[in-house]
Amino acid sequence: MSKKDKKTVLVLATRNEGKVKELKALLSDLPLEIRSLKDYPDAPEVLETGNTFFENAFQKAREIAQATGELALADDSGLEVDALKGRPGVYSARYAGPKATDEENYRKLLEELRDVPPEKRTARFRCVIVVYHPSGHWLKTEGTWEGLITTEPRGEHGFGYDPVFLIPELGKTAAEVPPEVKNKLSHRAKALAQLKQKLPAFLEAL
Ligand code: ITT
Repeated sequence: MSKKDKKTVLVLATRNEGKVKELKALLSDLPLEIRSLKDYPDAPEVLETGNTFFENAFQKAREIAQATGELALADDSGLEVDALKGRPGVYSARYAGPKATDEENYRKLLEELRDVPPEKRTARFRCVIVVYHPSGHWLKTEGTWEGLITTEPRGEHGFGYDPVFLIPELGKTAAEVPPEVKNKLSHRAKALAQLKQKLPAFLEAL
């Protein structure tokens, strides 16, 4: 294979295995060699110090691109609950504490919403994706997914808050539908669909 034919490497700048699985499935049709941080055991742990999804995604993508010397993709995402004025938002991963499990996080959410009636349980997942090249060029896309917070967790698929996120048009939680269904509807799927449109011109211009 000549150098020209070599696939561009894309490193997924995330330590969340749920995200890695979804991102790999959603990117599988692109002519890229997808790697994860498991392929770079010495990559730095990036601290999330930003106040917005964009700041955090940018920071993660830039640090991993600079550390690996490859194109890097970071996803910063979270759940915004209207009855909680947009919380947990950028703090979704650490809602119940710095090392909280997914279950601890969604149990805390259900507890906080205990007295909130069904019509006021509106929420959305938000995802911001940044692709950063070691040359300093970068690209941003985003996606949202509207839903309702249930009163009980249901389903075994997915990760994070999926068991308590009801997809209104299906009457099922994001954890009750198989990955193929979530990967057509989700905030991450929408952000990646946009990315796929923009990526060819971005790569061409590098
Ligand atoms: P990285 O920073 O290493 O990517 P993280 O889990 O810390 O991993 P974020 O800071 O972006 O990532 O936090 C995202 C959190 O939002 C995640 O841990 C879930 O709790 C929630 N979340 C995001 N997307 C989700 C999805 O598709 N389904 C369920 N929960 C989701």
